[in-house]
Amino acid sequence: MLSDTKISEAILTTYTDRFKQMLSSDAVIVGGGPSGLIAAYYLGKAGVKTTLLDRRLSVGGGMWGGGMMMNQIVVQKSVLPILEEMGIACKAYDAEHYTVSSVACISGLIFRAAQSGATIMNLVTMEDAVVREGRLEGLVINWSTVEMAHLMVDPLMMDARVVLDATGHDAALVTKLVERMGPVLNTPSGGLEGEKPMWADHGEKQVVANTREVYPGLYVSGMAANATFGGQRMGPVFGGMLLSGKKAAEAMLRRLAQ
Ligand code: 48F
Repeated sequence: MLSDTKISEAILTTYTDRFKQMLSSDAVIVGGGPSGLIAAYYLGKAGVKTTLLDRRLSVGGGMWGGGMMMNQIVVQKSVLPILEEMGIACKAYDAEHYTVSSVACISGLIFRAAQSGATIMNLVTMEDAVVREGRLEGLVINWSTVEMAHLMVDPLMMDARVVLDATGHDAALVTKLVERMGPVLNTPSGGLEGEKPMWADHGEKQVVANTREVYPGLYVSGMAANATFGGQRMGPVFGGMLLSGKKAAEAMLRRLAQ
């Protein structure tokens, strides 16, 4: 017979066990949009102790709604091998442009990331950075509901050997770091260069080129990379996001191996 109390106990025990494990992660990804999820998938698959945090209830970031709420997205030919690896079907529109259901694509990325061994923590917000001797060493975190309700509740802290800011247009972690430390980034100004206007073809290439370490221990991917290093917007074309997440995971894996 099912026990109401056992159900509560099982949830409490398994969640707090995972939470305790996550407090010391090798890799932490802040933001569960397409670039963060792909990074989590490749890090988890490589056997790295990986945690992905997202402030929202539904992980997935800005992919669900396609373009202007029409739930289709476009990807370019170069990312077909990644989609195939994820088991996500797409359709040729012409020789370069392929269409994918945004719902099928993002739910596929979430499923693959979760299955890779990475721990996904939704409803958890990155509130601040932990910096020691010129290096990002961890994060300050809180329940998203605390943030949303503006409650005066102190956060908790977690360690990470490497961290990825995959928070999209806000580049929330990079922004917080600059707010705390001043112009310490390895960008031309030392601060955020800011996102430039829409130009899909350029933005897609820049988002991959801009995916790299921006401060010791801190990497950027996806729109956070273009906001940090000054790349164009690109709208509902997502190949660059997938390639950026993969490149971020590869760079973080190299650092963890050192
Ligand atoms: O914005 P988002 O989807 O990031 P992305 O991987 O992809 C960008 C595209 O969706 C789109 C685009 C493509 O052409 O332009 O915008 O760069 O997902 C970012 C995720 O980060 C979470 C947020 O809830 C979202 O799911 N996030 C943002 N700030 C925080 C956070 C925070 N402080 N703590 C935890 N999660």
